[in-house]
Amino acid sequence: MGLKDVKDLSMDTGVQQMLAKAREEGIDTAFDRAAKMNQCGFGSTGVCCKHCLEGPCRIAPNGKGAQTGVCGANVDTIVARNFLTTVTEGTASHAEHAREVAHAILEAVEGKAPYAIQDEAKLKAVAQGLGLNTEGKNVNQLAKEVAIKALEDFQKQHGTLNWLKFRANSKSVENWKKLGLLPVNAHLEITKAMARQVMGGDADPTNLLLGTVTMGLVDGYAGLHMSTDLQDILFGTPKAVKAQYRLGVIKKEMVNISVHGHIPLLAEKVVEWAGKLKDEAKAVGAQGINVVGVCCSGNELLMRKGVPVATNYASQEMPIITGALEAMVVDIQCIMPGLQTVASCYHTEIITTLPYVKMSGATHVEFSTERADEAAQEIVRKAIANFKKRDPRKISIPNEVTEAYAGFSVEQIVEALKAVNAEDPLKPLVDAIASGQILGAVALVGCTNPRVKQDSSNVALAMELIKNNVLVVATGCSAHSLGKFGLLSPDGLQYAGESLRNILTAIGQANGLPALPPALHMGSCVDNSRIADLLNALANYLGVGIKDLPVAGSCPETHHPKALAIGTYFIANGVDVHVGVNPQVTGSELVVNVLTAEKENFPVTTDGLFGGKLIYEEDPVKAAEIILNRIKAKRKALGLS
Ligand code: BF8
Ligand code: SF4
Repeated sequence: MGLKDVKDLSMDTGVQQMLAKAREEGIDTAFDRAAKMNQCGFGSTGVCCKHCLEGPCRIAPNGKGAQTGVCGANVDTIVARNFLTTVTEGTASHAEHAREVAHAILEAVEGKAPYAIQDEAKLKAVAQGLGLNTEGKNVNQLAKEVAIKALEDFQKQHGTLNWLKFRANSKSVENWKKLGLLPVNAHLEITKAMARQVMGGDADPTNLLLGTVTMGLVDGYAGLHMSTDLQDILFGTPKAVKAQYRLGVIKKEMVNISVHGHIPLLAEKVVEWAGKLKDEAKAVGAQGINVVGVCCSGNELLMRKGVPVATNYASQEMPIITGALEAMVVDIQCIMPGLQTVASCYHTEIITTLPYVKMSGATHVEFSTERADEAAQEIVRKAIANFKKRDPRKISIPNEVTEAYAGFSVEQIVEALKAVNAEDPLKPLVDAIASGQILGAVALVGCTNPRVKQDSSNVALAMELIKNNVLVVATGCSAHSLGKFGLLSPDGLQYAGESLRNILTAIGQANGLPALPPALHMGSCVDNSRIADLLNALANYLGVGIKDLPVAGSCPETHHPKALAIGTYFIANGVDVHVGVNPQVTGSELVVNVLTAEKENFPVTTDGLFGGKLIYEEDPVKAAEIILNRIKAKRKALGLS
């Protein structure tokens, strides 16, 4: 099969340029690998089971051939079980992220790790939210108690998650309690989910799908919320910040280091030491050290420090192909094993840092919170040493950069709204929604996927929504897509409907800006918690449930199990969630109906149980139409026109 034109692989012209360069240099990238991969029809529809050695078993389509596995499991059981496996993987990733940060805080306050609490106001707010008495306690005492509360969410044997009690919407909690879905502790629930999906475990497809909802709650509270809250305490709550996007942020005359992965414990230290060691970079002939972000580590640094973002998931190999990247330092999640193969054609050093995330051929510099400074110094010095190893014939850096605003934490949004109404900051937003000036809000979240033309669905969907006066908030690699194409900048308002443009201009001007951008960047994937907090605040303000709000979530270019775990969390709260890539459940009519049918059309649906459903639509314009119709139906149910 011939290779696709690079213009059909990514909207980003810098990425196109690098893809062409890679092909000239004989290098395989994820986009070309995706085109060469024949997808298996059984796997694509979720009907292949390899949960035991009697299999693998696969169910033949259209009733022709085997209709059960050797053990007798039917297609519904197999598909539901596979879906639970995927959601469990996503949840485990986020829970591990949160636990690492909790542990880091504990070590920091005990003087064992070189970090200091940056945000005392957030610490106090979180402590109070967790029901701790804050009186007369110093910062370290209080932070220690918060970290212990966090670690309890991985240990307790009774009750439910501390973070769920703290952050969840009370109406949602009542519903989960009634359905018996409340998680006890993250590790217990992840283990239980593994135990129920093993051969001879849970065989009831609907019950298995309810199991995914409990996983979604673990993901939400012991993953997303806990990570965001603790990271804000440790590194500061984001405030509006201006920064740059695209491969042009890589600078020829600098030592370039890209940080890639998710947990900011490492990335923050790399930035710190890049600043401290710039004279050493000058000594090798560079002008300084330039740290650029990739994926969610990029988001974390962008949100808190305005560090520029080179690119998002599907094009993570491209910074290497510029020939000017001295090191790519990675921690965990969304790190393509193919990076090392690409790097071996250049002078770039791939540096892995976690003992359980290594890559053969890559350099490993062990990172632990205790030796965070030593590890970060070693990494930065390796990058400096690589500067002289560049091959000048291989250097070609795309020159485009796009300006964007980020840093829209809930705290920052409320602050901005206070400039309009100091006493009642949510009122202007609620009034605009009630009057129809803002039709609703959609969170554009998640990934890019080398199977989909990069950024195209994320951008097209956002454009459709803002044109229809829907406020867009964004996280993850989806936010990168919007950033690259100007939708995180006030200039993007030219694409917005008139009433949305007016309100965002008014709020922006009240804050001394020309306008707010049409899409507000709220952070990394764990920061989807911020979106949930905003929804909870709006629901409480209006005295309704989150399920009643005219809002939705969308992940147009899904690739990772984490995205499905996050989606499940939002569906559990009654928010519709769109995915633009096949979620691999279509082999079971029952599973498809439970997840995607409207409550009138099937006996048991997530729509009926929670008020939110899954929408699977690959065409972004059609997806926008479906989302808009659901938003309009929710407005109608609230008595809004
Ligand atoms: O946690 S958006 S591609 S980098 S999974 Fe991965 Fe998807 Fe990017 Fe961040 Ni989220
Ligand atoms: Fe086959 Fe059942 Fe084993 Fe799955 S669990 S591989 S369906 S025998």
